[in-house]
Amino acid sequence: MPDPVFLAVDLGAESGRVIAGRFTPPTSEASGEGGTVALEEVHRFPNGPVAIPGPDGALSLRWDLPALWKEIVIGLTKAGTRYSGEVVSIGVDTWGVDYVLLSETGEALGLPWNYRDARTENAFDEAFADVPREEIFAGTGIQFLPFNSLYQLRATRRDHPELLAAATRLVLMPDWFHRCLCGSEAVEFTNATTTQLVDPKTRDWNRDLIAKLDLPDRIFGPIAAPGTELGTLFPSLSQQTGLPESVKIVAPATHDTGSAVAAAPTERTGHADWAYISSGTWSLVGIETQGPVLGEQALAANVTNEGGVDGTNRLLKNVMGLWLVQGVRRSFARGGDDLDYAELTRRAAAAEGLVSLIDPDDPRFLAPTDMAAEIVGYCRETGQPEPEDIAAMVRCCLDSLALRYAAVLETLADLTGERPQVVHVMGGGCRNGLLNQLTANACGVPVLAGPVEATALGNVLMQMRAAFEIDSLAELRAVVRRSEEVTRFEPNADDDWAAAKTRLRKLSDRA
Ligand code: ADP
Ligand code: LRH
Repeated sequence: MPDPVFLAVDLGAESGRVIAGRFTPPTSEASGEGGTVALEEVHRFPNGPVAIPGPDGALSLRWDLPALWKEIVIGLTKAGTRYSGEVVSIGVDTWGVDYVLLSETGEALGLPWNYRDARTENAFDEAFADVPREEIFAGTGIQFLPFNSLYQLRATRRDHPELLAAATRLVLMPDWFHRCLCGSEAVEFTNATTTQLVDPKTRDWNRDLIAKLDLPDRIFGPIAAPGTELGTLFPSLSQQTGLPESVKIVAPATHDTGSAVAAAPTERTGHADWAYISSGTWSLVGIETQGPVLGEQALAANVTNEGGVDGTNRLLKNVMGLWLVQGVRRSFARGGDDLDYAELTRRAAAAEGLVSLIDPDDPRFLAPTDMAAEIVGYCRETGQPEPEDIAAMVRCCLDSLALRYAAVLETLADLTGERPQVVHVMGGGCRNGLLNQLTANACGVPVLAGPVEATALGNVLMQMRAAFEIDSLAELRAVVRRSEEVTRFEPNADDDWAAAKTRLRKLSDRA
């Protein structure tokens, strides 16, 4: 009997993938050896928003649900051919905050907005007029990002009341694909917390806040814990993909960050002396705590408390991440200079370091029309040399990200009194060796890079856990350590780094 296979559908903002995880269970009780998971990429495809004109011609950024679904089916069909009867279950994870409104008959009410759409530009002022900032934080523990579902829903209420009036249910992006796979309309817990509408104490919708924001209570349906079996693959899809009819649909931690952090190869589960950076389009920089960190200082630091598996809490901040490099790459590609990430990193490594710095989290970098021009403008306005080529530009982004990571870890240490001894960098961004070294230098502690596909691995692990007797998060992470290599980067900083930290602080204070 071959070892069982679990399929992770992992949608990132830059690329989507279907990844198979084959679980080799412990050889025998007596041997004391635990199981391992081997990942195999089945299908990968590009992802990104589509700008669609409204009736007035104004562009609105949306996710292309049919195109994403088509790619998922291609991936599942490849898996059907490759693994056939060995597949036990499928789970979907995606980025947070974006949602689909469902009609009474379970149809999608339009294409979901992409979180970078400009509709939430005045989001805070409009929401705080009804519920003070302090009250929202106390009732959710979530950081204030203008694109949280809360503000997106308020924008829908303002611009498209007809959609909210017709909606009977709200599901988040991964829930929508689970609904396509098996008909479930459940909202999975970890991603639900990113809406900024879930109470961190009850771990359920904050219905009082929902009422004060004048959002329709009925659309917030039951929340399912990660690991919940949602249903069985529709027979129509079994026929289409060649996967067996017995395949279950199991919710992983459907928030990609939740899945990635579940797959951190740490031995220190239950302690807050290690940090993680889930590194992709965004860099999620934080620590794992056993409960939410609320209160005035947390509010002032604008930290977030996202729900994780087994009651864990992710205390973190969003850093703009490799979105900056993605944007620079696009800017230069328009001029005919299209370089891959490995080449961009090589060139940046050869460029002089710590020359010009940006505050990565300046809102001007959230959705600029031309990232390279935006960075040049920022450097000019702050009296720094303008990066003159792609190497200097990428180096500026990477130096600035590393310094920002260090600043965030300082903020978290001030809040909790815990200083991380090591930083685990996971996700596609951990393939950037230069950034790993700069991060170790800026943070002053070793960086352990890997796994690259942490999100897909975390997704597979939660499915595996539903099928096998694996008790704890610590045990799941032991499976990761047995299955994946990590690369260590030792800190190696000189005086310039201390000066650069001060320069970045001044730039951030200026915002
Ligand atoms: P997401 O899930 O948000 O789509 P990923 O976790 O796939 O993002 O990470 C993608 C990012 O990883 C890219 O934007 C790029 O910056 C970085 N990356 C991927 N491959 C490499 C590489 N070979 N060298 C350096 N960086 C890389
Ligand atoms: C990372 C992520 C992050 C959210 C953002 C919208 O992919 O899920 O945690 O803040 O996307």
